[in-house]
Amino acid sequence: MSRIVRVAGAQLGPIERDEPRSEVVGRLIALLEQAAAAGAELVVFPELALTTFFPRWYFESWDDVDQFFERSMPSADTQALFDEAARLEIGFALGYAELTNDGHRYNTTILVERDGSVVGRYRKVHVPGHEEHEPWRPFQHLERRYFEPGDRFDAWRAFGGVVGVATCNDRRWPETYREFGLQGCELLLIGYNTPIHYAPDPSQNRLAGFHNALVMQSGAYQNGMWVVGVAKGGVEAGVDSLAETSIIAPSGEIVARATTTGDEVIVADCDLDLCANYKQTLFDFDRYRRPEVYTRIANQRGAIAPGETRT
Ligand code: CDT
Repeated sequence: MSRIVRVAGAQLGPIERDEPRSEVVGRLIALLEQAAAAGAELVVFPELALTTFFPRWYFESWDDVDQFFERSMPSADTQALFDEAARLEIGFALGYAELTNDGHRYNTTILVERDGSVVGRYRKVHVPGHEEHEPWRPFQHLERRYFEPGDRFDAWRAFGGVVGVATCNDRRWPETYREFGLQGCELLLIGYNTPIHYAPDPSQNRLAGFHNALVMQSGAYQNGMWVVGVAKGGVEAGVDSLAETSIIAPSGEIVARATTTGDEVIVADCDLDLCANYKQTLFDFDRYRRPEVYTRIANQRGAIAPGETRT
């Protein structure tokens, strides 16, 4: 039986701070319908797809922060998206800010199957940026103030294969892909919001697109998996963010890529059986990996140079 999953990346252009959730959900539904009309079975939306990228602002009051969070999923505003997806028998991954009943805040993505059932929720593990207001920056990146980190990478059986979800900064860390690779993951879905200006080292600005492609293509190839990277791009509240939504094959090749910085659907037929070409040859983990030699990977956080000690 063929295991070709037609996957759509639903890139979003900017969402301004005062754009109501209902209007954003209308945009998501339009993209979903476009993806379904193209025959897609799964549509991937970006990180924090329901609001503007609010960590760019410092808020004194948690009440101001919490307006960007969802207390349930589906929520009253997003129910229409869930209903339309179920009607069209198309699954989706949707990034949003999650506020739990016991007061925890996460940068979360929910994965929903074609029949409307919830496959799972992923909470971003690598939370970038800073905790305190840093007025020297042209804009803030306060994810570390507003989100706690998630604590697990779980792959799920869904869409006829093994599927994982990661979020934005996670894609820069090889550990992310390997954690999923070690679960036999065949399709990794990654939403992102990536400001092109990187205040701690602006020399990296011109390389934003290169680094985005570099990490996702390497992760795909080195783990024999499809990677779908989906942006919220364009100039949002005056901040230019990378677009370049891409679908990457287990060979590491980009097979579909957005050509705009706005709302746009890209589609590719992802043959999950292609993963075996890499997983069973060059990257046959069981045969070639040497976990007994990789002792530092799971036990040490920062680098320790020869001659240095850490207490
Ligand atoms: N959303 C997110 O994780 N963005 C980061 C920006 C760089 S860190 C300030 C990223 O890795 O794309």
